[in-house]
Amino acid sequence: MKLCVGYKNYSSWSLRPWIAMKVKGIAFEELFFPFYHDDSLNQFAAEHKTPAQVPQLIVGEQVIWDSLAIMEYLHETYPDQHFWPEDKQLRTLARCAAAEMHSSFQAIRSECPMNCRQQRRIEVSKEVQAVLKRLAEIWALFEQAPNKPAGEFLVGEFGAVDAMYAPVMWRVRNYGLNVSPAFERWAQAMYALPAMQDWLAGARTEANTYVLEHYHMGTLLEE
Ligand SMILES: N[C@@H](CCC(=O)N[C@@H](CS)C(=O)NCC(=O)O)C(=O)O
Repeated sequence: MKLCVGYKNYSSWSLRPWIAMKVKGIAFEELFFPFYHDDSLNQFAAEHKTPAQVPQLIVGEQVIWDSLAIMEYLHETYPDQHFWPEDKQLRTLARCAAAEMHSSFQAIRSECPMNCRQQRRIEVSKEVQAVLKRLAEIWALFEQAPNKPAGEFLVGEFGAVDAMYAPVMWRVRNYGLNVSPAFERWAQAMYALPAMQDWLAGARTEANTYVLEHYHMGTLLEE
């Protein structure tokens, strides 16, 4: 199995299945596509009739594109890994939150692009404020969810919904934003994952080769 990913520092969509598979101990080979620096992703997409976007998961002859479709494939293929929780009500909530992450939150995406290796500060717009308020609301929904097992992640044990929100941990942390105490506890658990530290190490090693200035919003505090 091969996972097509982009830059570790910037590619928020790549991070989602990558961290999900790493945390669950699913072995895969990584294929790197530096899509702002060469044409390899366009060539791959033309060959496989897929969008010129990462992530994509190659399983034998089949290529699965889009982060959410990859999560569903992993859930079906590795049922013992609990990518989605067993309780139906909690699973539905997790799927709603993952779908919302997939389709919304435009303001924080564009104004606070993922940039794992730098602490930066921006002027927080009212649109980003609204996103932060919505995140706090989502975290409260999970906190109050009936049948939520104990654990530091959204549905107790780490799962697909945590992976879908993984980049928001970097955005909130690295732009010094505030969501809620429940979000902060989750963010610390996400940051402490050995797999997340491996991702960060990868992002740091790219610093000399791949710098995308248009992802560097606001003022640099610390690298
Ligand atoms: N809906 C897609 C979004 C994927 C996406 O936008 N990926 C970005 C990288 S984070 C990309 O491949 N961009 C290619 C480009 O801009 O040329 C998913 O969930 O996987």
